[in-house]
Amino acid sequence: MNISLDIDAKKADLERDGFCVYEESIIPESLLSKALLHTEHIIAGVYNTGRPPSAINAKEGNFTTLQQIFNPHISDYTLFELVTFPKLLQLVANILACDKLQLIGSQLFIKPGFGAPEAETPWHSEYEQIPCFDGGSYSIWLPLTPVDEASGTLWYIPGSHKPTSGITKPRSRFQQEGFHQELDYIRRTSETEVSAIPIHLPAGGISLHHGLTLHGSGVNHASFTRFGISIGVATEHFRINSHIPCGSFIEQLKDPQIAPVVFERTM
Ligand SMILES: O=C(O)CCC(=O)C(=O)O
Repeated sequence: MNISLDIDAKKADLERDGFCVYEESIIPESLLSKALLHTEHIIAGVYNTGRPPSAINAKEGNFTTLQQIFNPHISDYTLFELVTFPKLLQLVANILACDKLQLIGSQLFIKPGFGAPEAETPWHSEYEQIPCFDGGSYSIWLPLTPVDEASGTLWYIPGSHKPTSGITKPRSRFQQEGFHQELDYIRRTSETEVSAIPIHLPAGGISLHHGLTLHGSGVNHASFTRFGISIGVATEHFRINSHIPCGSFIEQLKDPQIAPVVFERTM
């Protein structure tokens, strides 16, 4: 397909649904496998930059629960190379039609396989978790292993980014009984019909979502651990609502290792 037509289609999907999916892998296989290996290094406490991640709840040999590593790109040069891969940023900047991208955080989601029941990601949106964010930020989701329904992929609720969608917000992660149970609750209580779309991607493909889009992921039934990294980016239109407390996020945005400017369009 003509690349500019393809970009236009992704832009339209993002505007209408609150997310779009780029099904081709844009990360070289050598970088993907190195990133997987270096994720294991971080779990083992080996940080080649000398700086630990912002937070970590991952343990070697944990095959039962979802594990998360916050800002792994500050701890490891390979993870930094992955989240700042030029072809990836160029693609995202083209879809968002923006001139600048600043990294605002990254998060690894490691989901053990064989049906581990405590490895779901509850339904949420980024702005619900960081309520002071007020537009101009997006998340890139990049699986490091192939994903589909069986392997615990990410699901989206199309249209949920629109304030007037009539779609019920999910309850807090502590109130949610399970991924599918919460989806049933959202469906039962919404003023409109709610669909939910599982994303199919090869390792190194991406989805891109708006800060208000509802998303989450279920159990991984595959015989391998599913690795995905979420990369938060802010465009030049990024806004913070100064009336809402922002906690440590403001400090984080001032840290040049956590939040560097990673793309600037040259004329
Ligand atoms: O990988 C997952 O299960 C969750 C990812 C996520 O919440 C995100 O990319 O914002």
